[in-house]
Amino acid sequence: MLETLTKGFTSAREKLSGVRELSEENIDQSLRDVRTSLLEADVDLTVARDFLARVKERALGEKVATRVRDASGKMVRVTPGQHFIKICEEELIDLMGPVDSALSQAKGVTSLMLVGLQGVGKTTVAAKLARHLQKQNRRPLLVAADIYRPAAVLQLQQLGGQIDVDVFVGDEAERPASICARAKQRAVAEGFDAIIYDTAGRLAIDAELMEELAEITSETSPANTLLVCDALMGRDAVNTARAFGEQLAVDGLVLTKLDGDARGGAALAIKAVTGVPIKFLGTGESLDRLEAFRPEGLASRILGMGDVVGLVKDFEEVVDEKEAEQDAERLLRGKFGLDDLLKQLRTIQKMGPLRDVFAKLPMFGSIAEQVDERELKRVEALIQSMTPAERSKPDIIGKSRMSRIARGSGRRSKDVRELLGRFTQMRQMMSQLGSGGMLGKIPGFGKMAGAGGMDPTALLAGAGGKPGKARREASGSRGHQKGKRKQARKARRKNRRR
Ligand SMILES: Nc1nc2c(ncn2[C@@H]2O[C@H](COP(=O)(O)OP(=O)(O)OP(=O)(O)O)[C@@H](O)[C@H]2O)c(=O)[nH]1
Ligand SMILES: [Mg+2]
Repeated sequence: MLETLTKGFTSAREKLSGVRELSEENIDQSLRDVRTSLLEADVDLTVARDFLARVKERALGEKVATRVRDASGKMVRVTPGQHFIKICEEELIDLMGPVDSALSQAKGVTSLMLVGLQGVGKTTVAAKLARHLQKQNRRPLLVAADIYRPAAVLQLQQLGGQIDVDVFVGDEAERPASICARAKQRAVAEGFDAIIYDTAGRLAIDAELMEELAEITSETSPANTLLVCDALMGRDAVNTARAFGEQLAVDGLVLTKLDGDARGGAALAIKAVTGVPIKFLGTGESLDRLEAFRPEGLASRILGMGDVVGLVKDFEEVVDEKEAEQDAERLLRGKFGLDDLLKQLRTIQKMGPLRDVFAKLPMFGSIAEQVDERELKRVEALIQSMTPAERSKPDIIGKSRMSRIARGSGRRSKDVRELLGRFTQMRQMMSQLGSGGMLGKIPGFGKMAGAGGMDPTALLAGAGGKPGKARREASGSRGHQKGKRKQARKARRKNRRR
């Protein structure tokens, strides 16, 4: 997802690391990489040219403040490279935003019509949006207005069945506009507060399709008309959006299949060219892979800086807050075991493909590529062949237990040993995340941290076999330095003895 764009900005950032000030020469050099990646990502040419010109003008013209206050009020140094990236970030956000992904309502009912070319993902988006509304405690009705493709009605019924949403189906040979009008009547009569019309797609925009959509519009006056485009279309998505926009009042776009596209040029340019904002992103086939579009999040991801806000939102979707609090409490009491690890791994898996999760984390962006989904399954199998006692107290696992666990899961003792080693390592990693404030943002953990006014990292102290060490490492740099000083003293004493 978006790798092509990220590549250019990352190499621009690398070129500027260490330069003392921004000059026309080094800006041009960096922008050359950005230009290449914009073009490779299939960004509209005019949009790319304007973007580069604006960034250059600002980078040359703005006086760089070398010291600024950060969010916590501390003075920090800003390098010319960081300033350059900040300009890029602001310009990217400007290009894609502003966006209000809230859906319009009329008389308390959210009605929306999905339109677009064949196969772009309209029917999938219809079901995803129904799910999205359901999560907001709305009661949606899906309407099968595609009467042309033989399996279209069945497809919507199946998707509706998955999420327990009613699907309105017309009579044989009934016209789409009539189906939609009757569905609207039923929605009103039966107290549905959202209605989603899934229309037919065509290979190309033709007069017949436009007429049909106009007819549905005049029969039902949907509060939202959303055009669905597919990221794989690249620059063609922009042309399609322009053409639809000329004939239909389009309120917003849904850009699908972003997961299958490394380029992402459409995401960047579509608003600038057509004036229509992207409202949602589709990032996978399953029905929970829909994101409300946040230009800040996408800009940050494009720049290779991750999207922590988006990640926290994902967490909120899949984490049961109460359960998370209980977990945190167990952590506090030092009872974090492999069972908890297993649960956490499953939670992470619920958030979608691992590489997407990692792509939203700054620093981890580049390892997202290397994440191996199968590894998770292997870890699951290993933990599953442990006894409850072993899971809660991994310290008791000696040689013979190791080989039994290995046999049970079809792996080798070495794998068990590695897992246990990594488990210890993971606890350390979590403590580092905690000291960066990440854990505080995750539901459950934040509360714990607030309750006793304590550092969330302290939760991790004593979680394993060596509480003292864990506490030192968890409490951040000060404790760490203390530890180092102690080590140095020890070494000096040892030297003296020699
Ligand atoms: N990877 C990925 N696949 C998607 C996404 N959205 C939809 N698809 C897939 O794209 C294919 C077409 O999706 P549909 O929802 O049937 O598209 P449509 O626009 O309704 O198609 P027509 O009704 O034939 O015009 C299906 O196989 C979907 O699973 C997405 O965000 N990511
Ligand atoms: Mg369809």
